[in-house]
Amino acid sequence: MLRIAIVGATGAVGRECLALLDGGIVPVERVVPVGSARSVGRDLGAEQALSLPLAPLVTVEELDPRDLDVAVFCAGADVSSREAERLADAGVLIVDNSSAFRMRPDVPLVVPQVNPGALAVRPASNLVANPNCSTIQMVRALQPLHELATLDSVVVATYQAASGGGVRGLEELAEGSRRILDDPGAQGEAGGRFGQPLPFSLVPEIGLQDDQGLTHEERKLVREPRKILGLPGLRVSATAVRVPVFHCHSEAVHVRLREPVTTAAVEKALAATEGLRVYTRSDSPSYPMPRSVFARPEDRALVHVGRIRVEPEDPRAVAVWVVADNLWVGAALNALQIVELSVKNGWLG
Ligand code: 11C
Repeated sequence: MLRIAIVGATGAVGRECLALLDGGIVPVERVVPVGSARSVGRDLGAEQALSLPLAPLVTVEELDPRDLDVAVFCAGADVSSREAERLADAGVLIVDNSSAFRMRPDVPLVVPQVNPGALAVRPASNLVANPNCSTIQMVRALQPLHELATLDSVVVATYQAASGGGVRGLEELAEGSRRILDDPGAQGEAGGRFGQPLPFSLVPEIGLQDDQGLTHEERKLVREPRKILGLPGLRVSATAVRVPVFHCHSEAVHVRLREPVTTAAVEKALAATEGLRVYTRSDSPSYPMPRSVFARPEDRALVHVGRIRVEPEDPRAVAVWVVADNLWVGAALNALQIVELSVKNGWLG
């Protein structure tokens, strides 16, 4: 039985962590919700109708490492950089959802279905990083293709939901959409959670651009799969786009393999992979869509892959369409599956 803290418990990912713990994903003795000073006094158990052994909400500075086995950080890179190592150094296992530690060599970057071996032993740093949401769903679909015919390179375009921008991102999309429906000529203002107005539009810039023109989100899509898949030379070219969808990221992933394949072989390899739902041309529709994936909890827990095809002129070129709930598969569920695997491996709790 674990004593677990959820740092950022009032945010979009933190709330999903509490809901998944309530569903019994790992056995808990005590759950400590952690929020900003502004949130102290909130009763998240009542707000979310949870039946967890929930402690009162505290701030991160108030957390006592002696009372904890594990802390899941979902409050952004600033909070993680400032507070996670204090707890890790005192013996608490940190599962960090932010980009703060992902590329550190002493910190495993883990998708339990893809590189479970990274958790075979407890990391000496006491830090485990959860990859970026758009990375997780992509590598879940890439790994079976790599096992089938060896990845050579990847080109991906993402279609990322507003929930990636947290509770504020969801509110901005809802309010901005209502304003435009009331006044179709209204132009939103630059700024806000997405940098540019998102409703009824597209924003092809997620995070700041570097001096080579890649955004922060695109850099994560390039670097993180290399570490997770153990392929330091893998070439990934990414364009990350924010779309006016509330939940679930979608990705058009174009893969070049070392060996020729058939569509049937690709479908078979994907269908044999735990946690993937495959849509073939005989399904109607033959592809997943964000709104239908979000509709059912059992679908929110899976990575959905459709539009599976091998280029007619090039049997080494495969294209797939991948949809997953960024708050579950891409964040809260992956983080708690890291905890679950650590318990199963016998070194936590
Ligand atoms: C988004 N991928 O959709 C981001 C959110 O590095 O974990 C998650 C940011 C991260 O905006």
